[in-house]
Amino acid sequence: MPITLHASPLSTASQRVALILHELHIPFDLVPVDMARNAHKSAEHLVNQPFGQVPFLVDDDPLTDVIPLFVAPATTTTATTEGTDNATTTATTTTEEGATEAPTPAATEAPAPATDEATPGAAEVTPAAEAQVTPAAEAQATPAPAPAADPQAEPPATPPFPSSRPPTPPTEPKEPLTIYESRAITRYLALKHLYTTSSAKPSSQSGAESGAGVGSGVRGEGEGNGQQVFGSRTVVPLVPSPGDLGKWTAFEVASSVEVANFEMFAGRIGFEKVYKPRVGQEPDLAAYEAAHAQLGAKLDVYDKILASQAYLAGDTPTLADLHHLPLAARLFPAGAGDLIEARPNVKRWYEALEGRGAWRGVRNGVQSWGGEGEE
Ligand SMILES: N[C@@H](CCC(=O)N[C@@H](CS)C(=O)NCC(=O)O)C(=O)O
Repeated sequence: MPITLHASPLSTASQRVALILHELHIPFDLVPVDMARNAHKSAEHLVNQPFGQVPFLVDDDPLTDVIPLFVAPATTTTATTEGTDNATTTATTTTEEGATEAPTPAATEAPAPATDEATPGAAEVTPAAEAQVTPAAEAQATPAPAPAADPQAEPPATPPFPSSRPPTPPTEPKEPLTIYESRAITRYLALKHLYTTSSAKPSSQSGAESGAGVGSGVRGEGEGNGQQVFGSRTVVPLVPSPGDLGKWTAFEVASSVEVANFEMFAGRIGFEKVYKPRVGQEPDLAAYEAAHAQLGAKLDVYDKILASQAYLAGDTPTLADLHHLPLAARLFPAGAGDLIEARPNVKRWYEALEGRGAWRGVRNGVQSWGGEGEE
């Protein structure tokens, strides 16, 4: 299988990655790392995870082409320039489908491209500006060529987001890609999935917003915008479109909340009351109590956030929610389930995550998975 996860079956960081592999319906081989024998500190392991931790992931079929992330937003953008006789020049017009239409004649008369930036909304209008705005750009690293002399010339089309182009076939054999840090791995997987399963024409809803589609009964059938149908289950993308900066930022906030306000406290609780007893060590009860109190205060805030939205980044689940699951589930055997049970919105949120089929495939320990089961 192209994906290999080097992990320890009951480690929460390993479960975090395996959970997302299941969510996205990506089969994988597990290479168990024997932490009891300190295999995670071996020279061989450190080459791939220099901090001596699990997990790391190897993708033998990586997405290696460069994809423009920020392309024309699907709204009309008007850049105005001053200092010209007619004062106003429309720079770029974008249709609802997100395809950029030709600039107005005034814009095409501009003498030279002003920028190779790919930020159409910003529309970098130079002072000289009879508003040469590159037609919302394909984010080329190389300088843009001089425009065609013919003012009627068609500008290059801007693809809708996600890119309408399939990934360009590599010209050389791909090198396997090795990734460590569980959240970096999941983000790579979700974005790769989004790009490689998106159809040419985005629906009116985008990314994680589009919700569950209608099951077609066809395994792995592409539904566009990151959706795929496996039996009765629809895979949803778990990240918003990076082209939608507002939704992407909400997702970033939620992702940071998990790392800054949850992980360290929930991790301490699980470490003291689950991990230490498992390896024959005495828990530090003072540390446990302190973490319990601190996490309680943080989850009070979660409860307020989740009073007005179903998930941390909005109304659909994203990686930011799912990243909580392994450590949140561990609160129960650690005797701290009250932290979740006592807060109604946190409880509803947790139960929605915990009830997902993907978690059933991971909660008792990570194993190799061929893509079967879990509808
Ligand atoms: N930030 C890392 C944390 C990984 C981590 O802490 N893994 C634990 C197991 S859950 C580990 O390898 N611990 C051994 C050690 O730190 O020496 C990630 O998310 O991948």
